[in-house]
Amino acid sequence: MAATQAYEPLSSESLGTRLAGITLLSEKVGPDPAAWQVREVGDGNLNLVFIVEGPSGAAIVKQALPYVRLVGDSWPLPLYRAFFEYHALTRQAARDPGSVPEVYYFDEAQALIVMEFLSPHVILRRKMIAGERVQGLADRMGTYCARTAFRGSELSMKSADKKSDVGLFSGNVEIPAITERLVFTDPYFDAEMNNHTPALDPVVAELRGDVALKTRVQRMLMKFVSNTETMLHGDLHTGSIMATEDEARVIDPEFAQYGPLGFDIGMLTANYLMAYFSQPAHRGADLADYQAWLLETIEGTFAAFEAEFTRLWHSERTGMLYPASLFEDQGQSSEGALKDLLREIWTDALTICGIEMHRRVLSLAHNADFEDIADEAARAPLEARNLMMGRALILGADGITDARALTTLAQDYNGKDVL
Ligand code: SR1
Ligand code: MG
Repeated sequence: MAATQAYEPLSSESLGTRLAGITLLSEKVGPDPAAWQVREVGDGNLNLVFIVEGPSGAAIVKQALPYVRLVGDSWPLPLYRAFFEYHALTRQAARDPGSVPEVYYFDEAQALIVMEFLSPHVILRRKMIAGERVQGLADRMGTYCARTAFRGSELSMKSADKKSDVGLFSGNVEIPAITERLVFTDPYFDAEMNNHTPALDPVVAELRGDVALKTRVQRMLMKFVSNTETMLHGDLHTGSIMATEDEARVIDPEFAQYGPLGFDIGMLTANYLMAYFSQPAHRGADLADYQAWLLETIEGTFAAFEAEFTRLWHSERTGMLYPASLFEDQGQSSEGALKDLLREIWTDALTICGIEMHRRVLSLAHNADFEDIADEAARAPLEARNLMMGRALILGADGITDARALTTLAQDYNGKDVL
């Protein structure tokens, strides 16, 4: 496809003809597009996603649409998000090799990325709803969050490179604006696109009437938009992870921007907690065991994050921040500085976690963990526990000492009748 050709959305029917000239795609799938089988499988909120299979193999073609797929063309959205996704994927691949799908080809005008087809991977959220475990998940995701956070910051990067990258990603305006609105703002008032399970009304009124809560959330929003500590994935929920029984890969970084070091791990933890709180509606006899695994996963993710971040602090602190010239070279330890920074990442992560727990129940774009519970009478009390724990995290992040205290809090809320 000529790079200058005007943007046009692909269809399963047109894809073979239109993409036949992409050498890397033909090499992966097979030279004759007439032999390709193409299926559109996008089940996310924004894009077209095609699986292209042929005699030699398979590939994914992801193409941005000029509007929010979930809502329709009444909500236009720039195609340039594919550009930021492509650049984020290349950076994540460098910072944590093997963590993301390999990119074969990018066409900016067509807003499309041709990339590795992950198989037999499935979306992690689906595995969690089905009660399936992923061996090594906590280590993998904690390590991913630590590597991308550390290596995308001026703890590691040269300042000129990092600042130039902040400049590049600051062009991603409308996509972070979705987060600013749907995650940080809409849940806390009666916004047009919101929806929630009606039985939650009393809890929702309590949250929206809580000025201290809204103040904390707005403070975190200010940090989110003005703090460029590192390059974030920006949308690291369990729908952005594909897993097998013993491997996990991270996809879909189109919400990438520079932001607080604790953002990604905080959002991920929220999605683990929502998997946890929704389990009573999905499991039978294995409920307690599976919920225990989810809490172990949360604790293990933070442990792996801290271990890897600490390792990188000692081995790759090559940026201008906390230089050895101020600490080790003076015969002084930087352990206290590391501990303080990890503490700030932790409290930011817990605050973001609480906010994400609210938005997936109150705003647009709910999670299947709860949405798949068709019986509202069963769903509402589980969502209510999740909402109230979210508030406890936002208001009480400073007082939660460690990951065990976090999972103990989750167990407490899991036993509460909130409604
Ligand atoms: C209108 S987009 C809604 C949500 O889908 C994406 O995956 C992000 O999570 C966004 O907030
Ligand atoms: Mg996505």
